[in-house]
Amino acid sequence: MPLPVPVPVLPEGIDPAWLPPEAFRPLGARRTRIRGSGPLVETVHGEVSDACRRFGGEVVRDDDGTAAPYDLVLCRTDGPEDLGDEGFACERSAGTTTVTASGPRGLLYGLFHVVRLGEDAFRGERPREVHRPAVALRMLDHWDNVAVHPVMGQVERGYAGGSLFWRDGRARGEPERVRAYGRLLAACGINAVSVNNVNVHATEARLLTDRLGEVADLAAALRPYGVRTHLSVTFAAPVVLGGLATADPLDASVRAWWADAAARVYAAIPDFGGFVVKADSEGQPGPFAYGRSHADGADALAAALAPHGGTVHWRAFVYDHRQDWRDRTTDRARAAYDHFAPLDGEFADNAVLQVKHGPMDFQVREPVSPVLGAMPRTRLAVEVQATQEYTGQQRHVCWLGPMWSEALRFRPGGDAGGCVGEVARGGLVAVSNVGDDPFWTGHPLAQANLYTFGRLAWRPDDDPRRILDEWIGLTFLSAPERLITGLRAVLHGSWRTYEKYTAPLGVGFMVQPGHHYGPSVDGYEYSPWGTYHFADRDGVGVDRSAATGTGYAAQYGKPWAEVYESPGSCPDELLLFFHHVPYEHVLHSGKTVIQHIYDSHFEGVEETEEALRVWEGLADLVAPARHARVAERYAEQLRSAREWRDQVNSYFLRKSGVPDERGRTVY
Ligand code: GCW
Repeated sequence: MPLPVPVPVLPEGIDPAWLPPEAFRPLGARRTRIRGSGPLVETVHGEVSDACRRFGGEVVRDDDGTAAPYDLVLCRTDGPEDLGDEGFACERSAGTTTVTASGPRGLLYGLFHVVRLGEDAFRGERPREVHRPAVALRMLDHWDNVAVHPVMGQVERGYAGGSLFWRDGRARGEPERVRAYGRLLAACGINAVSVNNVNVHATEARLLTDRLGEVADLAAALRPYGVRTHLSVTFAAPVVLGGLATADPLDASVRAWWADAAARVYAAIPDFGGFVVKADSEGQPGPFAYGRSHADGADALAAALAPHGGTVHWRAFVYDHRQDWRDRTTDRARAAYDHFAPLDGEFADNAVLQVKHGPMDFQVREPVSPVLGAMPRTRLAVEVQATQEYTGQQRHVCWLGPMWSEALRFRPGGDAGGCVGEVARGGLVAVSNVGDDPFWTGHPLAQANLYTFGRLAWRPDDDPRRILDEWIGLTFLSAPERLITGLRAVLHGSWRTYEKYTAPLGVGFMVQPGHHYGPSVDGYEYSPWGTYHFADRDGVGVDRSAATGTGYAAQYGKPWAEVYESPGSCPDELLLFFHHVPYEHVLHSGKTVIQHIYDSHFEGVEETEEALRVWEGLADLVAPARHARVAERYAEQLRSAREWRDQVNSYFLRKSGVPDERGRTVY
């Protein structure tokens, strides 16, 4: 009988997040029988053994010959029903709770389901319920550098300390911590991780070849929790690593090089997931240099991975970052669609096109990318950003569940068609917000973003508030009602609060260039990055209509192309994304644009003040270290929110000359 896989020991001082040992008490105090075999069954065995050791229960493998009834049976078998690789069934009758799974991960997910249910798992009768993920690939992309980058540091856009995987140019060699991370991911349903930055610098490139062993070590640590490892690779690898004269994807020697590289990866990591590629984007090499299309590029790598069952994740974040701001016809928002929609149907079966949820870059408010409605013959994955690059950098509380949920429920083809959560057959991907911080995510409440992402990826139509309650229930075990209410109060509306005190009505950016924290209204206005608001004395916003603007609105199908085309039908929250309007333009809300700007900025700060008050009132219910960390970050959030309010309001007062009708102080 194979040995149970021991539960990872959390290094001293590291927060258990949503897996506090006490969460296992209901399970650990009982008699459990585990049936079936397979590597992840040994992980389940290890989990139950550990819980029993702590809480006094007992676990047996297969038939132990005793007639004693079991409280829990965890059974991996070829079930009567197809539960797939990852699904499980849970039921309870005659005093026994039974979890059945047919695939290896299913039993592990079933175990965590029992943990989430807590004592309820062992009460009364439960009819058979089947749980299966709606999306097969639920992935986190780490933008972690191996070597510290002179500008971006160890983790690009990382706000949770250093990398969990790398430090100062080499692997950290802390498999136990990586395993603990994999365990947290499995407990919210995430099954894939990419371990290095999509901007692949020289040191990182070598992970594909002579430093592959370091990736294999990470894969070994993540494997027991069903997390497959992926690697970001540079499109120029055949040149920079292989010494070839070209990386032309149609060149036979290049294709042979990739095939060989992939074979070596699979020899070291048999369950390797695949490559992630950022090509022809922000300076990364790509197929354009050879006059080839992105489908040519993706397919070359897909062909190398195909014999091994791997996938290439090809990012659609391709645009001109050397734009002339004087040219108002070029529109960065159009770029992904213009580059990729014509290629629909040309991508290999094992290529996934990874599309950011919005057309720009993870702003607090963007429309859903039109690419997601335009490529029915391509496997699409949706990429969201858990790391809060543009949403407060984990110094501000900004729970992104409602924003992601809105995007996933959006129906690109109107009521008749599927929603984004269904269109995303290729998977859901989040840029990770995790680092070596003792709370994992810098801001302790940002753990909720990671957890919510995993659960939404499992079921994109799930209610994010239900998920948040689940996170609260696990993280703050046996929380009294006052704590639950307080946590809901500070988290539920935090995304909208952030939206209120930052750039208005979907116009985006207005952040400080480079690091992207804090306000700088004109910071990107005269830059080459394609992110403008065009405010002048008469009005503000980007005309993206087909009639008079950049034509971006016409990239949508019906009904959205019409809805977005005119300011009369465009939703308020996206008005300045799609239209340049006078300050006195009246919104559907009945307010003028300028008054909306003033009101929302005052409200955003007031809501932040209120959230801080609520948090202060929870001091007696939250562990001191966690409470203090959040309180300290709230102080900064409030300072920053006021700065946003004052800069944005003053800017628009000076541009428009229209005073606040309520006479509040605008500088
Ligand atoms: O959001 C932008 C970031 C870059 C990032 C890029 C991308 C990894 O500012 O830091 O690069 O997106 O998604 O590739």
